[in-house]
Amino acid sequence: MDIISQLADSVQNGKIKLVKEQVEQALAQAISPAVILNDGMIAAMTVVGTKFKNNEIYVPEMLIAARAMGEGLKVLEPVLIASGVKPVGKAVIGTVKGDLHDIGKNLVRMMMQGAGIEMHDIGIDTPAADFLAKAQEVQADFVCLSALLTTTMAEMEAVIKEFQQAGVRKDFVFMIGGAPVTEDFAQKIGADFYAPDAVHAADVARDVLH
Ligand code: B1M
Repeated sequence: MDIISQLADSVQNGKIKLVKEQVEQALAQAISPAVILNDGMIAAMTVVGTKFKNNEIYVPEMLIAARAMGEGLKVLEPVLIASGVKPVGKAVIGTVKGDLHDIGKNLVRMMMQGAGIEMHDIGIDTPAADFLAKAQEVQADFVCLSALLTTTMAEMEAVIKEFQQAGVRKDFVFMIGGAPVTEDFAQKIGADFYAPDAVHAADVARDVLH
């Protein structure tokens, strides 16, 4: 098996140590960082996403694979930047004000990162103004909002209103999700997309950007 196939296999199986070593080996073999990213890691996360959708694997396995991808990316990132490989898009992600849940949000961040998107995670309990400031600072394509409580869902609308009031709502694509969130709710508050889970969130981002 060539090194890229080995790397893809290690990402899928969440073998963090092997992933880091194999990224280094691939670089030592002068394989382009874009090939390592696209054919090794992103391809592996696409397989992971498909298996999750087909109920062949569950959240823990997906989380383990996403973590391995994240660690591999840390090795690859400086080389990617130096070689001028651009991310396919940028996103700001956070859990809304009043809400401390971040496991699902982190998974969404990792799966979107796995789709080649530069992710800016602004954490939990995030006020609307912070989403606006970060989205403008990094010139994000997406603003991604997570909420796990019925009491904090309303904050999602407050974030969208913050962008409306600043006159920049149309400059960003809003995606929302979290256990109590629904498609109907997304439409009601004027979000662009709802994703039920991290795999769908990455799919939405890929569809919008390609
Ligand atoms: Co909390 N909690 N919690 N909690 N907690 C829930 C959410 C709850 C359903 C439990 C219950 O009562 N059955 C309930 C909410 C009830 C409601 O509002 N309807 C609840 C409550 C009430 C509370 C407190 C109020 C409890 C208290 O103090 N009395 C309190 C609130 C604190 C606060 O936020 N202000 C609280 C606190 C906590 C802990 C801190 C202890 C801990 C969070 C730790 C952490 O996140 N670091 C916690 C946990 C762990 C849970 C449960 C058990 C698990 C949540 C989780 O991580 N799921 C949860 C019950 C449950 O869901 N079974 C519960 C796994 C994760 C992978 O799934 O987060 O749904 P999830 O993310 C999914 C999708 O939702 C989606 O993709 C993810 C991955 O596929 N998704 C997105 C999420 N964000 C997305 C964004 C997108 C797209 C998709 O686009 C941008």
